[in-house]
Amino acid sequence: MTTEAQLPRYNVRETEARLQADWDKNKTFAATEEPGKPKYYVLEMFPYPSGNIHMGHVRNYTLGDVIARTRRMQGFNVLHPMGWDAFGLPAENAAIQNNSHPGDWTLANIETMREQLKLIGLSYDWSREIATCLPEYYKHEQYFFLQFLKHGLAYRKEAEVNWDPVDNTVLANEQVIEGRGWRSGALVERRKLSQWFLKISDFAEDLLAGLDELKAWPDKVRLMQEKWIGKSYGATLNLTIKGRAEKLDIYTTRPDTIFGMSFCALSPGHPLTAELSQTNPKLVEFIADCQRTGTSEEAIEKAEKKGFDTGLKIIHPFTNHEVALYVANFVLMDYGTGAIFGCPAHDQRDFDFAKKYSLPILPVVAPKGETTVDISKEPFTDDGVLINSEFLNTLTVPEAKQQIVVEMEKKGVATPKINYRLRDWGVSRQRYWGCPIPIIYCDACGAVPVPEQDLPVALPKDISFDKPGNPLDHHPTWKHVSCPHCKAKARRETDTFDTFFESSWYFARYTSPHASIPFDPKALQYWMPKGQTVDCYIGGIEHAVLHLLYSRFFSRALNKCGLVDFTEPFVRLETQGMICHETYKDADGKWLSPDDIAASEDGTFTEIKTGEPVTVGRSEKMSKSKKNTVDPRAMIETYGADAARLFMLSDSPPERDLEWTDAGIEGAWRYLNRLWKLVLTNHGKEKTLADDDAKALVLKKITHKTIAAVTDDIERFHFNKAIARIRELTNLMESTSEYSTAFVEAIDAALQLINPFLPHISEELWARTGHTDTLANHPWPKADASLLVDDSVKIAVQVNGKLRATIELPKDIDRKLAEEKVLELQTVREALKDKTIDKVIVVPNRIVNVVAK
Ligand code: ANZ
Ligand code: ZN
Repeated sequence: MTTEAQLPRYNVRETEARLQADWDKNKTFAATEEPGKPKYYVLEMFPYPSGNIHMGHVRNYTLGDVIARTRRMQGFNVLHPMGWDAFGLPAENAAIQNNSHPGDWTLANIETMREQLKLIGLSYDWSREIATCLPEYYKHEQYFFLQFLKHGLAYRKEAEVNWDPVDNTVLANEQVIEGRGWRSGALVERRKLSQWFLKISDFAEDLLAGLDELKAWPDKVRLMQEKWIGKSYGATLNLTIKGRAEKLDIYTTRPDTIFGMSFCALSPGHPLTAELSQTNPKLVEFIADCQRTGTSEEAIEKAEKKGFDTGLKIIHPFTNHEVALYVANFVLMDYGTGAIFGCPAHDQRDFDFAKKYSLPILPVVAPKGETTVDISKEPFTDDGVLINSEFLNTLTVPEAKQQIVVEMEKKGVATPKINYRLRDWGVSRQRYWGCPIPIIYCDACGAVPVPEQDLPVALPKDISFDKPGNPLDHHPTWKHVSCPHCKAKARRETDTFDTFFESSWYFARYTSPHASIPFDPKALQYWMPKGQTVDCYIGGIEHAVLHLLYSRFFSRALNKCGLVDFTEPFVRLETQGMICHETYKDADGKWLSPDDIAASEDGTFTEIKTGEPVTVGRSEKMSKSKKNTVDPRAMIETYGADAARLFMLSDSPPERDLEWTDAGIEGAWRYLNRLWKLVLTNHGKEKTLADDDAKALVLKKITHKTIAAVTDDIERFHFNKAIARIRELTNLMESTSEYSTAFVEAIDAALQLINPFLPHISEELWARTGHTDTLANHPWPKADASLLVDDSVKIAVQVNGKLRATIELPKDIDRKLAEEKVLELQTVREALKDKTIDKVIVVPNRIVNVVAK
C-alpha cells in the first residue's frame, strides 16, 4: 500500500512515451487474419498530409480508437489501420511557393504527422500504412480504370472546365474565387476539353435503393445523398416549333402547369442554339457571355438570369397559342433535354426571367380551397388546386400531373420520364500531383489504354512549375511514347485522376496493403465479406455526399468488374461535430490568437504585445483564418494525450460541436491525478469488510451496473455518458473508506472500462496493481445479470408488533433467509434478550414480525 505522502507523482510524459514505444515494439495492435475469430473493421477517414495534425483529427481518431480498443477487449480481431490521402493541390501550391517538389513535401509531411499521431496513443496497425501517392498504391487504380473501360463504366466526352485566360490554365473549382482565378485574378471562362468520366449515373437507382439498407447511417447523411441523386418524376414534352419540321424536346417535373407556360428556353449549349448562332452574330456574343460564369452549378444558380430571344415561336400543345423561344443562361445542357418551358407564376427562376423580359405571368395553381392566388411579388410554389387550366381545373397538383400526362400521351406530345440529378463523375484533372490516367493518344488508333503489363504509369520526378499549367504537359520527354497498337509516335494523357479516386477504394486496400495485386482475395474475404465490410466508419459530415457516394459507387463498379463481392463499403457510419473556440480581436478588428492574449484579474483580456484591450467574440469552428486554433501538440506536451482524449470525449456527444476551453482540459488533467491517487493509495490495503457485507454488496452492484451501462453507451457512441458513469463510480470509491474484495473489483473494472478512453494511465495503473497482462488485450468486463436488477426493498422489522428497525433486503427474498437476516440485527437481538421466540411472521417485501415471550 502507498500512503498519500509516499504517492509518486504521475509522470505523464515518461509513461505515455514508454507505453507507446512498447506498443510499437510488441506490435500490440497488429492484425492478422485468424479464420474462426470474429473480425471487426473500424476505420477513420484518412487525413490529407498537410504537415500538421489539428484538433479535428485528434477528435476523429480518438473516437475510432475508443471503438477499436473496446472491440479488441471484447474478443474481436480488430483491423484499425491508418494512411494518407496524399495526392492533391496543396502539395503543388507549396511546391510553387517554396520551390520544392510536391512528392518531397508530401512525404516529409507524412513523416511528421505520423510522429504526431503516435503521440495520441492510437491503437493502429502501422504495418498496414498506405500513402496514395506511391506507385505501389496508384498502379492498382490505373488497373481499375482499364477494367472500367472494358466494362463500359468509363468514357470520354467533351466537358466544360474553368479556364484562366491569363495563366492559360485549367482551374479546379476551389481555385476560382468569386469568379476569378486565384493567382492571376483574371475573370474565369468556360472551355470545352475532352475528359474522362465514370458512369456513376448507371447506378443512380441502385445507389438510391441501397440507402434504405444503410440502417446504421445517420438519417441526415442518407437524406443528403438522396437529394444529391435527385430522382424526379416528370415528362418529356415534344413541342412544335412554328415553321420548322423538327420538334423541341423539353423536360418538366411540373406538366400540370402547362397552361401557365409563358415562354420556352434553350441551354446555350443546346444543338439548336448552335445552329441558330451560325447565322446570328449577336447570339454568338450572348453564348460567349454565358460562358464567362464558372462551371459549378452553384455559380450558374447565383448568376443573374439572362436570355436571348431567338425569334422562334413554340406552339402550345393544347391552346395553340404561340410563346417565345429564348436561349437562357440558367438552362443547363446536361440535365433533362437542355430545354425548358417556363411557368413564371410557379417557379422562382421563371418568375425572375419573366419580370426581366416582361413576359406574361398566368397563375394556374391556387392554394387549396381558393380560386385565386397573389403572385404580384413572388411565385406560388406550394401544392394546391388547378385554375385557368381547362379540363384540369379543380384537380390537385398530383392529380393534375397524372391527368395531363395521360392527355398528352393520347395526343402524342409527351412521354413520362424519370430523371436523376446525379451527373457522371468527371475524373480528369489537369494537374501534376495526381495519379496519371493510363491512356495513350495515337493519331491513327485514337485513345489507346496502356497495356496492363506496362503499369504503373509513374509520375516523372524531374518537373518544373516555372510555367503555368500542368508540368506533365511541359515535360520534355514524359508524354512522348509510341502507340501500343501501331507503334507510331503517340502522346500520353497528361491529365491525372481527381483525388477522390484514391479515397474511393483505400478502405479495401488496407486488407492487404502490400499485395502485388489490388486485394488478396482471402484477406478481403476475411475483413470485408459482403454485408460486413467496414463495420464502423468515422469522419466529418462534410464528406456526406462526395467521398461517401463515390466510395459506394466505386464498390459497385469494382463489383461489376468482378474485383470485389460487396457493393456497400461501410456498414455503420458515424459523423463527428466540429471543434470550436472563442475568437479574439484587437481594436482594429484584426484576429488574435489565444496565445497572443492574457486574462486580467477582472476577467477581461488584453493583447500581450501591446497591452491593449481585446474584444472576445463568439465561439466558432477552429480555423487558421480566425486564429482561434489550439495546437494539439502543445496540449499533449503539457497535459499528455490521455487528458486531451478525455476532454474531447467527455465534453459533448461525438456528433455535436465541441467547445474547447482551458478549463475543460485542466479538469481532465485533474481527473487523471485523482484516478492515480485513488488506485494507488487503496491498492493492497487491508480489507475491512467481509465479502458478503451489505455495503460491499452495494458497491459490487454499482460496479456491475456501470459495466453494463458503459458497454451499452460505447455501443451507441454515447462516449460522454460512458465517461460520466465511470467517473461516478470512481467518485463513489473516493468517498468510501472501507476496503473489500468488492473495492478491488471496482478498481479493476474502472480501469478496464476507461482503458479505451485513457489507454496510457489505465495501462500503467493496471501494471502497478499487480497485473501482468496487457490491459489493452485483457477481456472486457462482463456484467453479472443477477446484480443488475434493482431488487432491494425496505422491510419493517417488529418485535411483538413494535417497530425496532428497518432493513434492506433483496426483493422476494426467501422467507428463511429474511428471518435469518432479521435475527442477526443488533436491535432485534437486544429486544429478544431473555425471551424465547415463539414464531416469526413474514409479510413478503413488507414486514417481518418476531413474536416472542
Ligand atoms: C415547367 C415547370 C413549372 C417547372 C413549374 C418547374 C416549376 P428538378 O425538380 O430539379 O428535376 N428544368 C428542366 N430541365 C432543365 C435544365 N436543363 N436546366 C434548368 N432547368 C431545367 O427540376 C425540374 C424542373 O427544372 C423542370 O420542371 C424544369 O422546369 C426545370 F412551375 O418545367 B419545370
Ligand atoms: Zn496507333
